[in-house]
Amino acid sequence: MPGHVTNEQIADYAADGAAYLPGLFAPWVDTIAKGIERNMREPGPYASENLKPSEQGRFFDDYCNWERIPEFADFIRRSPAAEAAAGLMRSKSAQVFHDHVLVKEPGTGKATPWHQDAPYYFIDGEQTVSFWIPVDPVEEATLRFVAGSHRWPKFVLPTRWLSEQNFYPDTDEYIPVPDPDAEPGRYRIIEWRMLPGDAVAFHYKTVHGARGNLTGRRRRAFSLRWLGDDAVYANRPGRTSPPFPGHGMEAGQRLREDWFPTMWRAT
Ligand SMILES: O=C(O)CCC(=O)C(=O)O
Repeated sequence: MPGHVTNEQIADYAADGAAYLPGLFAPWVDTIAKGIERNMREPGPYASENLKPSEQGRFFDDYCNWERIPEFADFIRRSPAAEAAAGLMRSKSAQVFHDHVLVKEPGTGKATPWHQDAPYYFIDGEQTVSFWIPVDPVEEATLRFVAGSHRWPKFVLPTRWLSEQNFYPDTDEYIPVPDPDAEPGRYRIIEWRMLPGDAVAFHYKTVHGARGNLTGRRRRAFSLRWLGDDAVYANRPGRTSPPFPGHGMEAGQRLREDWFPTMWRAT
């Protein structure tokens, strides 16, 4: 059985679609923080600023850069992340999907909208996990989850974070985006105050969001997405996010190893 996660964390992950992994990446905080700084200094083609001109602060995100950012490549290859991901997914392997940097500078009021990642991704399968790893202490601005939403029968409507437009045309296919803060008691929300190097692990179908960062401290986070044994390519009704142009994969295929390498395999 893969190491680095406890049976209790694996059970929480299966039941709630999210689990807290305190201290798992503490030795890697400086490496990740250097990678985030490099990513912000040298943004990639997908880098986004997620605020309207009238909004205060800065909410930067970028993804799919790990192969050109040595700190991220080192983390992905040598940290316990791949093995811990396999353990949580109850998978015999862990294949890297993509990295994602999300930075809310001090005084950024903008909330990260409630959403699932799965509808934006070209992935089918139940063995999926993302790690969200802050490199600053987070309290109010932590990531929040709707417990059990990874078992909902339909996807939640995917929307664009800045324009709030629908991502795909056929909105009837989806559950409307929930607003748990407007309906207290309807959903069970789970969230943790976190220290640098802690992680939360969550399923691609778990509904999640975050408040703004109204503190005087940065809120820098690194998300890393993994695929397990049953994950395959799926067609979506439009461009996915991330898009990975020219990937050449077809529905039902395993993701190509030259772009999405397996980083851990049970021996
Ligand atoms: O950092 C945030 O505010 C959102 C993170 C997120 O949605 C993710 O990592 O999937």
